Parts: sequence; structure tokens; C-alpha cells
Amino acid sequence: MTITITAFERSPDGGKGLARDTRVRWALEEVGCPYEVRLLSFAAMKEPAHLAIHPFGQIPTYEEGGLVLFETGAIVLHIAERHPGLLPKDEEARARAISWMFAAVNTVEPPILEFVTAKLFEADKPWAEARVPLVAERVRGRLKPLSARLGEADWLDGEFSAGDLMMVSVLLRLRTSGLLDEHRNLSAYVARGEARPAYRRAFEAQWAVNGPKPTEGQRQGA
Ligand code: GTB
Repeated sequence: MTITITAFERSPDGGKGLARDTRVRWALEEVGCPYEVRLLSFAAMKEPAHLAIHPFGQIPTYEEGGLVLFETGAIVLHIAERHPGLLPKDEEARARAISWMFAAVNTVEPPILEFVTAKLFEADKPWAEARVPLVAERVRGRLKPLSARLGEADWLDGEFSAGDLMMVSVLLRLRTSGLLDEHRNLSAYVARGEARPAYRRAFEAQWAVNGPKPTEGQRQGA
């Protein structure tokens, strides 16, 4: 059955892989599932045809036959449950990997989004100078225990899983902030995720929508 996802026709980051379709593409690449992409303008995302698929008028979405999904956590979990490669076979290890997926989107991503919003989109507000350090501290409050838990391991719980895929995707937003570099093991963890061939294919595919082939500097978010 054909899988179709949606993505930005023009990503605001110019294709640096920060829009959330990248994590869905990555999951599909990890399990070797071909997919098609329907590109949407910002206007089209708010039109009835897309709102019928995504109640909040966002990307990405996932369509497979009659099944329509939104929310990247749910989409990646769906992919991981139906194809081998992203969740361990052992029931308890599987449940732990799913915990990491939730931790990524529910515990680690929210302060990162607050930080990015304050720094990039609210920098002109009178309170920005006071807010940025405040939200940076909230991010640090998540990175420190995450770094402690990861320790010297390659991945969060044994083999690479959908938990790592989601966590790396979330942490990528911090690449240019310097916050990630405060924890050598977390920068290395993100780099390990980005070095996976499936991630690279996903990145190249989303970049191809937005511009020419990236230089190594652009790949690093420069
Ligand atoms: N919780 C949802 C999920 O995980 O699926 C969040 C989905 C979401 O935020 N989608 C964004 C969107 O559609 C695109 S990814 N926004 C338009 C809208 O809400 O109207 C967020 C995003 C956008 C752009 C960049 N960038 O350019 O750096 C990074 C991330």
C-alpha cells in the first residue's frame, strides 16, 4: 500500500532538516519503506482538504490506504510497530523504547521549543533579554539528566530504537545553540544519529525539496 506523507513546499529553515517531516522520513528509511510526499504551502495547510487530515493544519501527516495519522510520535510509533528495525522484540525493552519516544516529545522537546521560540521569533520583544536565559536553563535542566543517563553508551537503551530516533530529532534543534555542546556525550549521540545512512537519505530527500545538494557545512546546520 502506498504511504504518503506531507511536508512543507518551502521549509522556513531552507531544508536544514528541522521541520518534523524529517523524523517521519527517517523512520521510513530505517525500515526500508518507500513513501511519497505531498508538498503543501502554508495556505494549503489551513484549507479544508488538509484540515480533514490534520485537525491543526500542520505537517507532517501520514496516509496509508484508509489510515490517516498526524503527530510525529504516533506516526513513528505506527511505523515502528509494523516493521522490524525500530523497536526491540523483547516486550519490556520495547516498552522502554516507547518511554523514550514519549520522553523526547513530552519532556525534552517542550523546553527546546520554548527556547527556540524565544531566541528566534521573539527576540524583538521587550522581555526577550530576560526570557532567553530563563528558558535556556530549562533546557539545561533536561539535558543534564539525559546526558547522565546516556553516559558512554551509544544509544539510550541498548540497540538503536525509535526512542533514539525521536530523541536525536528533538535535540537537533539545539545544534547551533551551544547548549548541546555542554555535554560531549549528547553532541556525539546526535552526530551518531545523523551519521546513520537512513538519516542521511531522509535529510537529502527533504533538502532536495528546498534547494541544491547541501555542502558539508550546510549539513552541519551552518
Ligand atoms: N506535535 C506535532 C508533531 O509532532 O507532529 C507538531 C507538528 C508541527 O509543529 N508542525 C509544524 C507546522 O506544521 C512544522 S514542524 N507548522 C505550521 C503551523 O503550525 O501552522 C515545526 C518546524 C517548522 C519549521 C522549522 N524550521 O524551519 O526551522 C522547524 C520546525
